[in-house]
Amino acid sequence: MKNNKVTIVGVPMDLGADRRGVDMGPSAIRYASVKEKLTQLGYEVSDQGNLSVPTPESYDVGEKQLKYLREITLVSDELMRTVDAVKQEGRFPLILGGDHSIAIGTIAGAAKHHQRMGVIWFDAHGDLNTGETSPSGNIHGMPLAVSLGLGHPDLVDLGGFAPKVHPENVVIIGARQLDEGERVLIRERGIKVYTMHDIDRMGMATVMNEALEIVSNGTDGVHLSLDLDGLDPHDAPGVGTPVSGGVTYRESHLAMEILAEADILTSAEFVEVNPILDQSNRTAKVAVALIGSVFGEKVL
Ligand code: 6HN
Ligand code: MN
Ligand code: MN
Ligand code: MN
Repeated sequence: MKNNKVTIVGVPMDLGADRRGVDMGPSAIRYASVKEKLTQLGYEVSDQGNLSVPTPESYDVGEKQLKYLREITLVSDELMRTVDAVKQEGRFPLILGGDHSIAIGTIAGAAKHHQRMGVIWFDAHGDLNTGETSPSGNIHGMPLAVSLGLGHPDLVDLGGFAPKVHPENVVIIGARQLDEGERVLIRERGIKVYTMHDIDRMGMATVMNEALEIVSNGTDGVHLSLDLDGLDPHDAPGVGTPVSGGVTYRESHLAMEILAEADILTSAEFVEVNPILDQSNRTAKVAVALIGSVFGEKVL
């Protein structure tokens, strides 16, 4: 990767999801030796530790359709400032989740540094719900909509600007479970989605080549938001919302390797690792292996 300086920030967030345990994701990924991996690859790595995140038990869940909105807004604001500062220092932000609601803050902070930023959303889900369309009220199902300017104003207007990204520069890869409101939004906004069906038919290499074109066309930065549930649960069982029929271990590595070759990423986050639901920290190890590939690790 062009930028040789990486700053790791953990966000032990689980207010955006129903199942507890993703708050341990950053620890699990660190335990799987993420810093060592990046150092071996020649990066200068600084680990800033974790942001502080309120414990759900200490707070009222609030509005049923936007659970823990207040607390999530505060953490998102803090994360936005942190990512902003890391980029200001000319370093590459590598954010470890935590549930996917953290993308609201990561993207807000990163987008401040670009005229136009592309986003690769690797996920079984679209994360395109709003308080109106959400079947769960969980904010981890909403961050991509928020980044596109749709949803509660406290989240959408974070940092005093909206939208953070434009639909023509966003691609979703690995989708296999979308809610009705998300389907409507995808059609209305013309968001490019590579479903598992598309990946099966076209192959991951072709999908990635097309995706690269979309996220880099007219942009001056690209963010990778990788939800481990994009992978098949056989390969990444430790996630809060597993969905069968996902991207394989090798396909996901190929996707990361193609991204490394293109060398277009300007920030990245790895989210939804839930060690409680895991076997021998397998999912965090997969996350670190993928981080290795996207930062340029090769067999030969
Ligand atoms: N994630 N679409 C479902 C919801 O509740 O909105 C699931 C969301 C999952 C979110 O995995 O990041
Ligand atoms: Mn929870
Ligand atoms: Mn997600
Ligand atoms: Mn997901």
